[in-house]
Amino acid sequence: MSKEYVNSICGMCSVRCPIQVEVVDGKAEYIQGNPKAAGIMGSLCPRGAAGTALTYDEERPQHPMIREGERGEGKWKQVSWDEALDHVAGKLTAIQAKYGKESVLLSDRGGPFRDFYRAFLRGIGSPNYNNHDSACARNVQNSALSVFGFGRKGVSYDFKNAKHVIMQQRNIFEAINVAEVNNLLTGMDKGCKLSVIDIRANVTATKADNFFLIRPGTDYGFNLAVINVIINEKLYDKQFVTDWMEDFDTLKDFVQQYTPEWAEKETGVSAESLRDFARQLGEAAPSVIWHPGWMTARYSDSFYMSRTIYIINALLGAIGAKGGLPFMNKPGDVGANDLKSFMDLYPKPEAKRADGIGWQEGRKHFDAGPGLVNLAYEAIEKGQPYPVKAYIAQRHDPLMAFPDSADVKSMWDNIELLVAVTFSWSDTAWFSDVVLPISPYLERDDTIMTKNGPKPSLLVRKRAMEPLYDTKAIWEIYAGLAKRMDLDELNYTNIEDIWKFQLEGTGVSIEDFAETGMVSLASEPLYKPIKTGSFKTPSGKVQILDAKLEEDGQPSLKPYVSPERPPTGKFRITFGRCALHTQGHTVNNSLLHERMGENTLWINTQCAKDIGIENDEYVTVNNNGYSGKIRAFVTDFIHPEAVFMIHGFGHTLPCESRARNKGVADNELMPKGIRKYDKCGGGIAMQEHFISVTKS
Ligand SMILES: Nc1nc2c(c(=O)[nH]1)N[C@H]1C(S)=C(S)[C@@H](COP(=O)(O)OP(=O)(O)OC[C@H]3O[C@@H](n4cnc5c(=O)[nH]c(N)nc54)[C@H](O)[C@@H]3O)O[C@H]1N2
Ligand SMILES: Nc1nc2c(c(=O)[nH]1)N[C@H]1C(S)=C(S)[C@@H](COP(=O)(O)OP(=O)(O)OC[C@H]3O[C@@H](n4cnc5c(=O)[nH]c(N)nc54)[C@H](O)[C@@H]3O)O[C@H]1N2
Ligand code: SF4
Ligand SMILES: [Mo]
Repeated sequence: MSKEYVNSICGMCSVRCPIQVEVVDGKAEYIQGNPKAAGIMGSLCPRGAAGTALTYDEERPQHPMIREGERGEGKWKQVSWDEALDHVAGKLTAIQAKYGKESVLLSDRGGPFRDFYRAFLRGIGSPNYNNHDSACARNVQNSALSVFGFGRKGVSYDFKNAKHVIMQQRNIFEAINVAEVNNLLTGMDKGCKLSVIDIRANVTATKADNFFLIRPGTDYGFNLAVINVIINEKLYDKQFVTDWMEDFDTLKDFVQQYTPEWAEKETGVSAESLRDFARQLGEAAPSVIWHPGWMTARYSDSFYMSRTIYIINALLGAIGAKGGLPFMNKPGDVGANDLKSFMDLYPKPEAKRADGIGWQEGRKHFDAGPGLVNLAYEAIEKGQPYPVKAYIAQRHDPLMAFPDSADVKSMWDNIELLVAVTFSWSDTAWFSDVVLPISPYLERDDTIMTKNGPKPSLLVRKRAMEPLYDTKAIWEIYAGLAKRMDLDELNYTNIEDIWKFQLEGTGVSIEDFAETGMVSLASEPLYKPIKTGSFKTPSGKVQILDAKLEEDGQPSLKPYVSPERPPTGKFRITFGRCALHTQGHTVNNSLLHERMGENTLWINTQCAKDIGIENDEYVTVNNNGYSGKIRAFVTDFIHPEAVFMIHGFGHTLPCESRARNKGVADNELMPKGIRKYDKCGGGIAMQEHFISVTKS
């Protein structure tokens, strides 16, 4: 028996924790967190531990496939990689020749492994790169830009040293980032307080010092009242405000109407407890972290909710503070060189973006990077500003990640080539024309990634075992396409040469990763002091008034609008994550399925009684023609206006025997929801739908 340990990077969610894989006779048998990684200390979340079940899953795509029947019919021709790549490269070339280079769209799930295939997209001359984020954190990103001039990752969270952490619409103990969870628990051991503002008592709430059960969709109002108290009771950091904040008086005037008594009527949280809460924040300042939220594609004012959170953090002096939100360090900040980029090999394509970001009226204030993919779909549908005819969904399942799959499909009618690059089946892969199956992360090498943070580092994912099926690494697929489309610069045949290219000029070699899988670029964590240039706004300060936003016709300080109450007999649909699954792509994982095979519907006890529903009984949820059966979880600990379910269930694909017909797909209960996006933050407003619940 041979046994070895391979250091790698988890691929079960987008957090990418460093891991150590135990490999016995060439087979990955057991995974634990990398014991050498700060914040991880050997620990993993349940999904990370279930990575072996993904690898050994026979129900994942095992070889390249080209569609034979109608889209979504499930008739496939198994082909060789040569045939598949010839087919895709040939079609891309023909489509570009007919409709222009910009007629190709690629969307992905973001993250640190994009450089190589984004270089491919640039190389073939298309500006149309998008990611998933209008269904996730775009509102947070754009609000950080609006207040600080840098994006949401321009600050980190110093949980270990915090004195008060606030989680609003953010369920840190179930929507997991292992290092963050460990760091927060360490901070709480040292006396850090935790406050949770949520529409239900999630696991994080069960560990909180303060829990505010808020009326769904009223968070912006709550936060305006907190600002009111912080300012009127002078709980803010005077020095910070004097030195680093613009337009303080305008903010002060604006929030006068939003008193705690006013907020009580809107949010259901008593004026007294809101005041007490604000005073607790004043006491803990500046070592406060009010998390700006993550999955904030929920309401038309989620952008403003995140914006007020950033403003509160600034008022408390927490930006740049120890125990608060320190400025993020990149390699350059600690005197090191970052990885060399493949994207720099090609000029930025000249054509304007199909989603209109950065140039169309009303869309100039948005962050251009990954744009807004929902608007790219609109371009496909209308053929405006130009035809988009080829679409590569790279690690992206838009048919589950966006509301109303039938509507999204209809937006794609004009697409002549739809390619899914994926390691598991998904609604999108099933609907596509070509499936290019990736080797799951235990079976593949990836490009080296940079991890910014107090101590920036480089990490590498190395395969722990050979692929079981006819699947490839991501770089191999795009190198194969590059070869066929005359992009010689990307025509690599082994990963070692790719690593060598990336590491050029860093002073690091691939051998340096041998022992731990990581290379730290600094010996000590660096707290960058706040200084001129810290904020990237025109004034160099935290800005309350955002000229760019206003030029696009949107207010900087938007008057609060009370969210609609559900019509009689209906509930606002709300959703979120659980510790046992990642989005929609683990519900067919045998180990995780065994632990949680279906989702449940959280419903308030009194409401359940009114409809005659018992705990654990199956009920029917319905909206606009889509209906499904789901088990009721009857509880006092959810707001009566809302029902809640875990996202990612309700699969229907015949190739997924475990997940099929189990639970309900929240996304199908939001008719034409993709068309309802936030003109300020760019996020989809997914929780502005009401559904009915009846006895089955
Ligand atoms: N209604 C509703 N919609 C939602 C949400 C919700 O709660 N409710 N959540 C939203 C959120 S927060 C997000 S982030 C999105 C997530 O939705 P997506 O961005 O689509 O992400 P995933 O479901 O994680 O992965 C998409 C596909 O990529 C494949 N995949 C995973 N890892 C890899 C990899 O390393 N390489 C390749 N090539 N493929 C991979 C998976 O098999 C899966 O089929 O959905 C959003 N949409
Ligand atoms: N285990 C696990 N961890 C994950 C993921 C996963 O799929 N599984 N996905 C990762 C990704 S892509 C993301 S984006 C993050 C998401 O991380 P989070 O945003 O923290 O996760 P969610 O569960 O979507 O939502 C957080 C909370 O918002 C609450 N909520 C809903 N509506 C309202 C409201 O109107 N007001 C308030 N105050 N609260 C409300 C929900 O009840 C839920 O408890 O998690 C990441 N981590
Ligand atoms: S949080 Fe869990 S699933 Fe995500 S990368 Fe870390 S161990 Fe893997
Ligand atoms: Mo997300």
